Amino acid sequence: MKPITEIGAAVVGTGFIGVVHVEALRRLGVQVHGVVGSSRERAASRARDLGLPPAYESYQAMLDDSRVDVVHVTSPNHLHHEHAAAALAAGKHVVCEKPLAMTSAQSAELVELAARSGRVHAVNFNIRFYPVNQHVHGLIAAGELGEIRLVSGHYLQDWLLLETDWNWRLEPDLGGELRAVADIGSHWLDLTTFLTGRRISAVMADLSTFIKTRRQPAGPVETFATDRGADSVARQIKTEDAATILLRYEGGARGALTVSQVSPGRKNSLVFEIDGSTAAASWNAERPDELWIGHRGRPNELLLRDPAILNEEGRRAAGLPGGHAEGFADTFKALYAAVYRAVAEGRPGTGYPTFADGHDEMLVCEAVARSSREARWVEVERAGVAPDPRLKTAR
Ligand code: SOE
Repeated sequence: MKPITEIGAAVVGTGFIGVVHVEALRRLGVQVHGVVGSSRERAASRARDLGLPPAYESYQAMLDDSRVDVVHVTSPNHLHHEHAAAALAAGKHVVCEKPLAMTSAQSAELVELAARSGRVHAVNFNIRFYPVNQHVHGLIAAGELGEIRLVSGHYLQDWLLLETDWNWRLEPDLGGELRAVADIGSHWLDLTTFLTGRRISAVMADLSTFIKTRRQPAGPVETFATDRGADSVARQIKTEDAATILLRYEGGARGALTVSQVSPGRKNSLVFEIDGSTAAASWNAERPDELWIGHRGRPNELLLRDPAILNEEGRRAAGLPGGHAEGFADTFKALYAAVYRAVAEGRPGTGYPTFADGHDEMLVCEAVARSSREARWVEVERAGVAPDPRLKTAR
């Protein structure tokens, strides 16, 4: 077993999420040997900002560095398949940002390559790792909510509200056919599947593109960036700003989800409510230490994250005592603590989202796109995908 402080990592992608990956790894004691950027200038600038060694000259130069055991892929979506496949071929473990790939054909190939490699493979569904969400997973698994019936909620942001807001995700060639659903809807869909232990079996989706013409600034624009140059060109947009989706989960539960990146005032508002036959649980990512628990016949409860009263799963993900708020960046540390336990053993482990979860998300997203195109319910096509032993549906 390799001590975590002797495990080396590299991060490809120097946007805001790449920085979150680097900082979370450093907090765990992992040796971050460098970053790879879309241009040498951006990579050099980010390496300096982060106090890292000079950035790698290329992706291949990073793969050739024998000190690097784990590659974190945070490049734009269209490069995920290429970067993850090359890292596995080079004998590296891989943590890949969501969505895992641009199509389910690509993600299926990555699942196969990862299985053959014997390496650890993870997808960055970090929202699972808020301690309160790990606690909810334990509550549901222990039957504390009863039989799960309804799953509702939303994931709303406003960073693409203006026609002058721009990001590579707007372009299908770089981000994929789906934008808001693949980028943030995937978090909500994965989270509710993880929490309930039930996969999504069918969807009825309605995608909307409200802003059909946007102004693309000259030069690259970072996610959530607000500073942009004066000169820009008009571009026709086809990817969705928002989606309203009805869901059917295996086992009979029903769901309803709203996804939007054009909701004024909602900065990163992921909300779920899970209604069971005996109790309910509700959570809001903008108040992550709080869990609302609903009852009939007794007072409802508001649990404030405190490791002393969380279950084992919740305690394992918590890094601070009660009252010391834990947030978005802390979930990356908790996720990587689980992933790097497996890396230290040198083989895939449990307790974190894998390429299989990323592939399942691609299948659900493709069903969403088809359902909206054809205006009908669409089953999630899982032909050839083995049941997942971690989920109830496998029983
Ligand atoms: C932009 O929508 C974004 O950075 C997503 O890409 C992340 O996955 C999400 O956690 C926050 O918002």
